[in-house]
Amino acid sequence: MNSYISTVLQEVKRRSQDETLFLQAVEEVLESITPVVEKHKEFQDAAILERIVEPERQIIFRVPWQDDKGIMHVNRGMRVQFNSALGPYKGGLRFHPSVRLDTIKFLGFEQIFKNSLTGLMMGGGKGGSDFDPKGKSDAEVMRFCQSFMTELCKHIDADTDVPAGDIGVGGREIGYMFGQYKRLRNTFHGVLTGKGLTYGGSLARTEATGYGVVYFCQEMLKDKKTSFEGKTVVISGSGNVAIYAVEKATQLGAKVVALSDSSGYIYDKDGIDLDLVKRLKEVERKRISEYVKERKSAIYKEGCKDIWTIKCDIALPCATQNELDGDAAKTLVKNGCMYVAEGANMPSTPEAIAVFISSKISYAPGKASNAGGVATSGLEMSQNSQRLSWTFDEVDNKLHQIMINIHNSAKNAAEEYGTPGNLVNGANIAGFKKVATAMLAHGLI
Ligand code: NDP
Ligand code: 2IT
Repeated sequence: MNSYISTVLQEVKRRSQDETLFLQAVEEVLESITPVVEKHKEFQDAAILERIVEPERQIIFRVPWQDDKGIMHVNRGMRVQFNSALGPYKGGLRFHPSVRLDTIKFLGFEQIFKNSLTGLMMGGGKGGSDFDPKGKSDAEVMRFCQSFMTELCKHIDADTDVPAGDIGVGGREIGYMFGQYKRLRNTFHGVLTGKGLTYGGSLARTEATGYGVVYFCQEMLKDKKTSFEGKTVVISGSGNVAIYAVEKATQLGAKVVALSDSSGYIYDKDGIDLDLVKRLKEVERKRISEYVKERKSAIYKEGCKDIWTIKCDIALPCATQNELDGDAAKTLVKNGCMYVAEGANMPSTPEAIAVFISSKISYAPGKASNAGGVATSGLEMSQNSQRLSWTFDEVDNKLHQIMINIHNSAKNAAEEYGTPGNLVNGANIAGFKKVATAMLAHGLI
């Protein structure tokens, strides 16, 4: 490894030794950008790497709330404002009991390069809480969201930092948080994205991440002179990203045969019944195991990891980080899987990525292939600034073009820097160069 990069990496490890997810994300990016750093001595002279691995600001706060029985609870809220070189901090909020500062730092770090790849003016940030929305009433979720926003509203603004959804944060939570922000600040502006359509949300934002992954994968397939038509697809998760990945892949002629949640997975040999999944997950907020009660062609298995043992042409991991390990990657490849495009953030472990790269299958890292969500958030911000709403097709066409552009940027950068076909290197290099160039222009800040 280049000595400048290894010095920076050692320092990050010393400072953040317990932050294993953050270190995993940093290590991958730093390794990938070695040839850029060697070519551009000015980045080292300006300490770009030392700065890019350190968040500009981290805000950690208490979130007290009361449940329906009157019992008081305290959760921890966080927002990491990582890098504003390209625009206001932008990135989702995650509500999940596993959330630690480490989680939010890894997601915020990835977001810097993802947002850069979209070509829109957005810096990188992320936030969230260890609050668990599962099993809570709407009133409990509302009280939590109001308490969370009571503190967060002091640190965000439409031109400063614009949060959105992520795991455990969808339209309902964004609505409650928007309402509380508006009430406390007496300002109606696009401070959050993923808003409802009646109060400034964008058409196609709900679909955007899932559609975007499939648009990206379509470009990978085109490179191999093929398409989704007739392919068998396995998709993990059954949340927002997974559902709309199923929708678009099915529209393009593929058969999606599996979905999961953290408890287990379903296999439906006849292809997933999307209307049923939408009702169970979006309306009734039930577990994916309920699917087999209403669908005779499907089976349910406990344990989500074994979803990767299902034979498929295309795998789209759309659940969570490190859900696909080295053994799962080997099984996928052995069973003939030729394409992996990540809808989740960092779902493949470093060992899994090494398997995909060495076996020369087409592999797209999340920061490239799941960028459609944040890109469409960027389009929502544009519409809010103009006080206009675009049609579904206008937004969808722009999203599609952005995904094609990201694919081309990653592919071209991989070629230019000597690792053709390696979209991990390509995405990291293309994302990094733009941020580093902007940071250089801004001086030592
Ligand atoms: P949702 O909350 O809508 O769905 C999350 C899904 O992942 C659920 O099926 C959930 O199952 C599963 N899941 C969550 N945690 C775990 C876990 N620890 N182990 C196994 N399964 C788990 O979230 P999204 O669909 O929005 O997000 C999914 C992924 O996509 C995340 O990595 C997110 O960061 C990423 N992403 C999301 C974007 C967006 O616009 N929403 C944009 C870009 C990336 P269960 O119900 O059992 O918890
Ligand atoms: O990981 C992600 O890119 C998101 N959760 C979406 C962020 C956003 O601001 O739309």
